[in-house]
Amino acid sequence: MEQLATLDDLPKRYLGQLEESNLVPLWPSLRNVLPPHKPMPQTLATAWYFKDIKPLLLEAGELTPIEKAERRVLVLANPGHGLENMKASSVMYLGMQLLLPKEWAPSHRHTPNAVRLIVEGEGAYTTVEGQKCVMEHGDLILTPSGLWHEHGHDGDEPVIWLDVLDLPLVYYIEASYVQPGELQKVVSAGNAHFYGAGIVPTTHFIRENASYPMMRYAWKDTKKVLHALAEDQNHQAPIQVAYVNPETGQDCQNIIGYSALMLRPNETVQLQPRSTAQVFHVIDGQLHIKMDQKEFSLSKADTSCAPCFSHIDLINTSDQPCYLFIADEAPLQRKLGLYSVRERH
Ligand code: GTQ
Repeated sequence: MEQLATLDDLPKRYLGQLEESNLVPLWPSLRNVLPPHKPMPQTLATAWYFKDIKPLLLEAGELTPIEKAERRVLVLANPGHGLENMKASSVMYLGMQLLLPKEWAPSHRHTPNAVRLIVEGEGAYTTVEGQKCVMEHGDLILTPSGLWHEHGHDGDEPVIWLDVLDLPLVYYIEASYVQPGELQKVVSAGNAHFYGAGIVPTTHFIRENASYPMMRYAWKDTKKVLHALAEDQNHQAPIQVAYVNPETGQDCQNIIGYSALMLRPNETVQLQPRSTAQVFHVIDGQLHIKMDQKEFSLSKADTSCAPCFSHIDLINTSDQPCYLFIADEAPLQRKLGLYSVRERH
């Protein structure tokens, strides 16, 4: 491709006149906004280690009362985007949230979609539109756009979870805001048991929220399915399941996609380069992850992020299974007609 002229190739007088009329020449910036062959992501391959996060998060528990935080969260920020911008990628926000026994994070609803993946501790719950979802290690709990949610804690140890939100995207399009609410009345314990059995109450078809029929995906159920796939001789690796809306079979949320992947003992999975950034969180086990030129060794509760079109190797370095929670931007990109997968070479 032709090297294009730069701003320095233009007379100062001309540049001044352009600026006065709010005009900008395209050609000095053309290769930045339309780089050849693939995007030039700001997202850097990054890892965040739980052993670094946990003591700082517990200290936040001492330094800042929940009433003064509303949500007590340390954000996993990608330095490629500038830490203050609180982005893991251009679309994804990651935070580690701490709730101490008896604390309450009050009800609110906001335009960004959120999910929680429970990392540590027992006794906490999230109530979503009156559905009380208990939080156990590895569970995925949805709090979709516009739905009331609050977090409570009846147990006796600190509970920590990973928040994933599409906040950077929703903020970028100037659509991000929150509304405070009242304490919710708990009306049910969720619908997950219907779907596992393949049945729903006959009154179920008149419900209000068809878009989000299921809020809690219990890890004990997901893990069982992963192991069943691993034992199925006809199933080719990778062993990966998508979190879907059980009524439609589509992605469980509109913007970010979620899946769980199991690596057998000592197994390596080579992922094809894809047009979306990806987040990998270790639910349990040991993971060595290679992303283009970078490598990280991760253990339980560690999290990493890969930019789009990376060549990623997921390597289980132990003789125990390794379980990963994966988030990507595929639902958004598919809706926009921007999603693609390439061959590895
Ligand atoms: O728990 O509702 O990490 O509203 C950021 C914003 C968590 C939450 C975050 C939020 C929440």
